[in-house]
Amino acid sequence: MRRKLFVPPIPSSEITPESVYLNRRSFMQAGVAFAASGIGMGANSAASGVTAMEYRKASKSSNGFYTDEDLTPAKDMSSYGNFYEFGTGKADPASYAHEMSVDPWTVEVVGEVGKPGKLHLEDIMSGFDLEERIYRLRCVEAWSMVVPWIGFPLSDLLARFEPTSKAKYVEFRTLHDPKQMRGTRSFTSIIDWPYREGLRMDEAMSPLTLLSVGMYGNTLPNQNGAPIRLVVPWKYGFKSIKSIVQIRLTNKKPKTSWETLAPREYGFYANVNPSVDHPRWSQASERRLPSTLFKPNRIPTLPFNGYEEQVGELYAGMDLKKYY
Ligand SMILES: Nc1nc2c(c(=O)[nH]1)N[C@H]1C(S)=C(S)[C@@H](COP(=O)(O)O)O[C@H]1N2
Ligand SMILES: [Mo]
Repeated sequence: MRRKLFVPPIPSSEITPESVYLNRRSFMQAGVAFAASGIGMGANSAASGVTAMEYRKASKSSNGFYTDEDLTPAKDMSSYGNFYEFGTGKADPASYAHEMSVDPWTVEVVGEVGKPGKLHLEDIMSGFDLEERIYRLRCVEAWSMVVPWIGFPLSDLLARFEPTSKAKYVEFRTLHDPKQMRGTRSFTSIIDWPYREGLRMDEAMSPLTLLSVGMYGNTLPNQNGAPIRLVVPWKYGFKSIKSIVQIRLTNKKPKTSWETLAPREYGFYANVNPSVDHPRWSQASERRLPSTLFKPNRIPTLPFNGYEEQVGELYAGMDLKKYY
């Protein structure tokens, strides 16, 4: 069952550090109550006098957490996507992801951390300050969307487990259960399951890097990576791994699914880059969904998917043609 999720009605970019703490605390307390009672964000934002629309209008900011571009309608977002565990067709995730059970769910955090451990879904939902972020998502296949995610910075979660000085990379793994994931039972399946992704530690700690538990005001639909997935908006979509069960901090660069499968086509970094083409197609532009034959809605692709100001520094001095 999808649940309404509580998000604070004031964008974090618009409030001072002290008010962030106070507001978030009281919002979170309210949020837990709302989640438990099943009353959604609508009621809550009415109570605080700010509607979701006003919130979005007020949130033009250059910190990268918001954009005024048109949102991709929720139905387009959740009916077209990639989640190979359920098949390789764009509609397969929406058709079959309901066969995955997402509650109870645990995420274990292991490797180079002072305090390895597990978080249950309830700990995650009630233990982190949820916020809404409107991000562009750009698939390596040259389609893109604008999505209002709900989540919290990955750095908030990592801090709880106390990364050691040897933690140089973070590896993520998706649930792998062939009973629930028909795409992993198929003989034609090309990926060595579980689906794996990774980030360099500084990328993981970027304020833009989000662990998402919801979108469009609700918990995540299964096909979009319920109950918890990564969102790295300046990288091609395949880095934004879904339905995470394990996070491992390591001192070695992790072997990720797509890089392992086709290293010349999909790099570890996978930063959105209009000037480095995929060997089989151009990355200079993208189809912004919804996109049809008659209205393809093709727009130019921006370096780092438009987030260069926020993350360009992480790659200073790196040859982006070599480290694609
Ligand atoms: N576990 C897992 N995560 C995944 C994928 C996948 O096949 N399996 N596909 C990736 C790709 S290629 C994209 S573009 C995004 C799509 O996310 P969305 O369907 O929520 O838009 O999920 C990414 N995360
Ligand atoms: Mo993708």
